[in-house]
Amino acid sequence: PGRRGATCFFTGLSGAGKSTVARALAARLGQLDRTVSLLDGDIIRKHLSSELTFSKEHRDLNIRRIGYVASEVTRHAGIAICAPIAPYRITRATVRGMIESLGEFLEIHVSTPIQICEKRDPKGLYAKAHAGLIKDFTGVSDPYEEPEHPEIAIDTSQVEVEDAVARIVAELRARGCL
Ligand code: GGZ
Repeated sequence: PGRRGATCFFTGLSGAGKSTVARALAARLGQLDRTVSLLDGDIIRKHLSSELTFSKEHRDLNIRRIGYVASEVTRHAGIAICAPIAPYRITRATVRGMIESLGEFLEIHVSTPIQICEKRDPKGLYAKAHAGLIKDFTGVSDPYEEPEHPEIAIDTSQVEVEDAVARIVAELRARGCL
C-alpha cells in the first residue's frame, strides 16, 4: 500500500468552505486508516501565530510557518491538511517548494465565488468588512491572488462536500499516498 507523505494545501476566501472540506477529508482519511494533521487557519492562528496580524508580512509569515509544519509531517510520511486563506501566489509557491521534494503537494483551490461567500457570511465578517469595522479583509479590501495551476479546484456552491473529498482521495491514491 502507498504510504508516501502528502500535504493537501487548501487555499481560498473566508467562507469558501475550506474548513468544511478539510474536516471531511480528515474524517475520510481516518476511515482509510491514515491519521492526519489538520492545520486549519483559525487553529494555527490560535496556537502557532497568535501574535500575528493580517498585514502582508504577517500573512506570509503565518503561511511559511504552516508550510514548515506540513513539510515535517510530509517528510515523516504523514498527511498534512492545511486550510488557511493563503492569499499570495508567491508564498504558496514557496510552501510548494518546501514540500515537493519530501512528498506529494496538492494545491486545492476552494474557488467558491465571492458573492456566495459574502451571502453565506457565517461569522458576519464580510458585513463588518464592508462597514469598515475590519480593515484589510481578503476579497473586500485586501487581495486574493487566484491559483493559476492548482492540482484540484472545488467550488462548494456546485460540488457536494463528499464528491470533493472523493476527488482528493482519488488523487492521493494515484500518487501512492493511500
Ligand atoms: C481575512 C480574516 C481577517 C482579515 C480575521 N482577512 O472565515 P474565518 O475568519 O474563520 O477565516 C478567516 C481567518 C483567516 O486567517 P488565515 O490565517 O487563514 O489568513 S492568512 O492565510 O491570510 O494568513 C477569517 C479571519 O481569520 N479573519 N481578519 N482581515 N480573514
